[in-house]
Amino acid sequence: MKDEIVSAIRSAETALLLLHDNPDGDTIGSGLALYAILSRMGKRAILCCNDPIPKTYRFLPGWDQIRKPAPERARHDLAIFIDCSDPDRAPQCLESLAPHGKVLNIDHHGTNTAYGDINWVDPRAAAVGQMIFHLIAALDMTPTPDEALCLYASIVSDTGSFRFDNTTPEAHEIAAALLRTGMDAGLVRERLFENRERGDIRLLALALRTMEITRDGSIAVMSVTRDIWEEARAEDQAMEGLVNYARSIAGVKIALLLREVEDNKVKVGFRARGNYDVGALAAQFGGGGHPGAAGALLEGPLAEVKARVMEAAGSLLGCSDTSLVSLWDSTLEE
Ligand SMILES: [Mn+2]
Repeated sequence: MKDEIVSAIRSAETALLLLHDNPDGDTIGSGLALYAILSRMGKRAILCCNDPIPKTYRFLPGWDQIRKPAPERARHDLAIFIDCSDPDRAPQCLESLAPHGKVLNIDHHGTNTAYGDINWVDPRAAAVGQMIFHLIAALDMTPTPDEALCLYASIVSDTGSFRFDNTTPEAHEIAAALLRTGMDAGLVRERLFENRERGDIRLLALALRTMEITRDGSIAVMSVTRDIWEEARAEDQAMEGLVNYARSIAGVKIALLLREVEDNKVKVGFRARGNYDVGALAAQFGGGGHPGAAGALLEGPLAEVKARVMEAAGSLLGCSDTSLVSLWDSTLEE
């Protein structure tokens, strides 16, 4: 599959690179590295994303080149989807693809719908950044320190700093190769983990206060209501990683983060530990993702959505009592 990608890239003169909505470190880092490579190969590339780039990632070289999709004449030889399990999660601008143009789908989600003319989907890759690293080698090139920085940021993001189950020996090997380019790993650490907004911390405090857990301790849930969101005065990026506080509690197998995005619309983030597939769980509600991390958008009031999701999570775990108790409830530890 990679050979097909290599020849498609080599023969293209123009390319449209598409990042997924609510862009994360993987789609941004992978997209920027590929963008830089295409530019070095003398091709004209455009990077598009529907949503703004979170502040956290506004240090990656080239981030300010990422633009909102705009109508264009049909001139692109390639449309390259990066880290998109589904094309609906990316800008809809295929009208700017030339009639002979091809869609390349480069992704690592097991739930990828193989929507491309060429599909390169590797669910074993910890991050798409890892795949781009191989692609660069297949193009007989070596990453510059700036490109390495982008790929390293993508791998650090998608492996949760080399902590998640997708952290394979290969992920470490590629990270080592990237570090050897002389890139600044300290910058990634500082910008990703030591650069939090005050609103992020306010949201964390308020969200932790909502933590609920089942009596058997296997499911933990956090809820960000619209009131909480307003009180926190936070930006969207503050949500990132929040669910991991629920996931990190001893004994928790499934962690959920519910966010009331508007009236009767609740975004649910799912995280699992062990061999529970929350990707399948999210799919039951029209969402998707990885076995260990997934998301879905549900309709209904928060309490009702919570009840529906809890029932499904409970049946996945074989947990008979899915009633929730506040983490602050004094009877919990008795
Ligand atoms: Mn990814």
